[in-house]
Amino acid sequence: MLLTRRLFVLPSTSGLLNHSLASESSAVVSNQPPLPYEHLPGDWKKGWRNLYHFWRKDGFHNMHHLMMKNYQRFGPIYRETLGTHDSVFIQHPEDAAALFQVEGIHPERLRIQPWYEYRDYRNKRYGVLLKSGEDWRCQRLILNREVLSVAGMNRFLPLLDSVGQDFVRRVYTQVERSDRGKWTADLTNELFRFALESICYVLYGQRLGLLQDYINPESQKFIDSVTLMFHTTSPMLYIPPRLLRLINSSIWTDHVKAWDSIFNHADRCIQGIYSSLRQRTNNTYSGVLSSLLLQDQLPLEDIKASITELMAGGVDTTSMTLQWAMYELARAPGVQEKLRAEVLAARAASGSDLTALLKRIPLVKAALKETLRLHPVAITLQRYTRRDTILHNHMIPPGTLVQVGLYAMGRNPDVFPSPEQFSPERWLGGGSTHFRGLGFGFGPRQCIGRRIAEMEMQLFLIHVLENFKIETNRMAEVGTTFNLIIFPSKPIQLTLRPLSL
Ligand code: HCD
Repeated sequence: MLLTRRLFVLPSTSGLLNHSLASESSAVVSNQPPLPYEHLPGDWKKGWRNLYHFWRKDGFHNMHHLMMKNYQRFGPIYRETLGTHDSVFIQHPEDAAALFQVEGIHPERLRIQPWYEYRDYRNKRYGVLLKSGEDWRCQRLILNREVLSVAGMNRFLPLLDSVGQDFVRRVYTQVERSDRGKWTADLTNELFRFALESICYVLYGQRLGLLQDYINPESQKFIDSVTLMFHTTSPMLYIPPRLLRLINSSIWTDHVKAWDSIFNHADRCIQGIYSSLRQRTNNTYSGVLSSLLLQDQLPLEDIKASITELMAGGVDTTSMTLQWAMYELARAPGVQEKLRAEVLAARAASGSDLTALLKRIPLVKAALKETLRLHPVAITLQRYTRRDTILHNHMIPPGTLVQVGLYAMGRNPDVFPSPEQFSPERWLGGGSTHFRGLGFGFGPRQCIGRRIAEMEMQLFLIHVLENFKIETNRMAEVGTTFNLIIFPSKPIQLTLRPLSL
């Protein structure tokens, strides 16, 4: 962690860096006329050579570390070309704020080419994740009402709560089996199952039963396929998938296999709901899919595409974040106890009223923000500028791909004092949090699963903290590997010890 501090001590003799080192507020206001685009620091003239070096340094798994080195070399704004991608990288909250001001009404992220290629290859529709323009906006607004609005949220709170309770029950069973009064394990797969169970309950209104001993092999295959899909995507960020397809590379064929089983399993779940819809008798809420089908506002194939994206997007993302959260809570002295005290008080005051309960746990929410600061799922946020923009006193032309280095921002001591410390309180202390908590992105193109993820993770932590003490080996520091999203570089061993023993 000491390293992070050193990374940002920049040599004041470097002429290139002087203008960009000015105080943070100059990110938006400056008396100087902005510098032209061509003056941006960075290695942007050597795209293919960069790609080669990147590959030699195992850059595919170290994107986030290389990015931090680049910030150290070039300062808070630089331009980089890797293969065919030409982007400007920023990391100050004020610059991020300026970028989101010019994203327009149809904001777009960087295109993950292999995801489009697969759908074209198999003749499948794009869901909201991959759509753009008006088509994206209309469908996104309809889906927002289901999964992002307060009304939508209240409908699935009790569902997520019961999955959290089942996880606790499962842990008690494992503790009993272990005969040692505690359960020590790499929880990766358990959390994958928890996350898939949660998202499927919300989408389909039905339980898959993944927190029991017998698991449907189809579901386990789905879980493994999502991970394989992420792993095979990262090399294709820079090597055109067309090329890999042409030479029949295993990266492409594995990628296709992974998506095939993702779509097959999702199709089966969707089909089950679709055919049972006519037999429905009562008016209780039975999930996002039924609700969309009954509204009949979107074409069936589009509903399927977006539901499949939500289902696949809901597995590795929340489970990894929860694993990091427990890892940090086990290591940071005293933090877990404070959170537990808050949870117990909130429970005593709200009983089974979940909405009231979630209003009384600011520290638990801050702990999740703090987890995403140190371990963001996405290493960058990306947008194309829609008009002339000044970023860090440089003129950026419309249509430029700008990436906010989220991982680097989270570990930058100018933005977060003592960044190596896991301190949820930094989010509540009255310091500026302006454009600092960007774990789910910002604006109309922010993460569509945000509310589901937040509720799912908050309820999970509540249940775990109420029942167990979380422990880990403090000495075993775990690094991070980039596989499209950020994964732990080695398995994390966690111990859950019942509080009542
Ligand atoms: C990966 O340089 C690194 O919620 C690239 C830039 C980039 C673009 C889009 C990001 C992606 C990164 C990480 C994974 C994200 C994705 C957008 C949605 C996706 C953040 C940062 C994710 C995990 C949902 C995936 C859904 C899918 C399984 C259908």
